[in-house]
Amino acid sequence: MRRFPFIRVIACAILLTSWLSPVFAAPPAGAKLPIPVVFHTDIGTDIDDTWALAQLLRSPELDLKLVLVDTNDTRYRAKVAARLLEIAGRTDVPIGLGVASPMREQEQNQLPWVRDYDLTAYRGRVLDDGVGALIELVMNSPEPVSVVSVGAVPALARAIEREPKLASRARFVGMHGSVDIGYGGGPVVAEANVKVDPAALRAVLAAPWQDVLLTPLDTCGNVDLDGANYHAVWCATADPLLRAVIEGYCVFAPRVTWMKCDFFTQRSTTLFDCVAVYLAYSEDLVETETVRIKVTDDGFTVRDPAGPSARVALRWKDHAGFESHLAHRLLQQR
Ligand SMILES: [Ca+2]
Repeated sequence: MRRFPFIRVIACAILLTSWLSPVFAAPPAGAKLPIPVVFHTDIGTDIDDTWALAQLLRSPELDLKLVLVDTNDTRYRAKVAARLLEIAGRTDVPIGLGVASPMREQEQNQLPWVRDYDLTAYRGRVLDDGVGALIELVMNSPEPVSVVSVGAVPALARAIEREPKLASRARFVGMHGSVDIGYGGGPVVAEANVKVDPAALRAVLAAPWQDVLLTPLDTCGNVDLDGANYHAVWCATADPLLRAVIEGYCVFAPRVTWMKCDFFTQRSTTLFDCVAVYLAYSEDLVETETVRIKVTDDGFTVRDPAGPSARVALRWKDHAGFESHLAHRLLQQR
C-alpha cells in the first residue's frame, strides 16, 4: 500500500512534465524567438496609439518589454497605457516616463477614460526615469531590442546622449515624416511626430542603429479600418481589450479638435501608428527604399545625400491586405 503514494508522485511528475514541456521546451531549430520591443508613444493624444498598443499586445512575434510615454503630460499618458495593459492582463510590462512638458486638459483626448484611474495602483512598475529604464533594458538585453516609436522623440534623443552605445544595440522602427506624400495623399508636410521636436529626431536618425525603418505618411497616412474590418472589431464586445480600444475611441471622438470625428460607429480614424508596429515584425506588404534624409528645423523630412540613411516604406504592395491583416490580428484570427 505504501508504494501507491510514490507511484502517484511519479505519475503526477510525468503528467506535469507533459503539461509544462510546451512552455519550457527549447524552441524548435530555426524557430524565431519573439523580438524584445519598447513601445515609445505619445498615447492619449491621437487614438491610433491605443489601437497600435492593442495590436502590439496581440502580435506573437513581439515581446513587449517597456512602454515609454513621451512628451507633454507623461503621467496622463502613462495612465492610458496602464489601464490598457491592466485590461490586457499585462501588468508585467513596466511603464517609463519620458520627457514631460505642460499639456492642457482639453488636449488630453482620452482624459474621461482615465480621470479616476490611480496610477499608483498599477500593479506593474511605473518608472519616473523612463530614459534610464530604456538604457538599462537595451544595454542588458541579450537580443537586440526594437524601439517602435510612434511619437515625437525627445526621450530617445536624451537616451542616446546619455548612453551613446544604445543605438548600436537596437533597431529603430518609427512612424515619422512625409517623404513624397503628405496627409490625405496631399503634398509633403511637416509631419506631427517630427514637427514637435525636429532636433530630437535629427539626433535619433543620425545615431548608429542596427537598422532604421520608417513608415512616413507615404504609407501610414492612408490606413484605417472600415466596412467589415471595422464592424468586426466594433462588435467584439466580449473581448475586453478591443472593447477598451472602442471605449477609448468613443471618448476621444467628441474631444478631438483637429477633425470632426462623427464617423466613429462606421470606421476608425487613420491608424498611422499601426503600420510601425507591423514593420517591427514584417515588411511583406510594403515596398521599402533606402533614403538619405535630412530633418529640417521646421519639421520636414527631405531627401539629402548628406543625411543619414534610413530604410523607408514608401509604397504599399498590398494596402487592402494590410487593413485586413490588422483587423484579423486585433481579433486574434488567422
Ligand atoms: Ca502617436
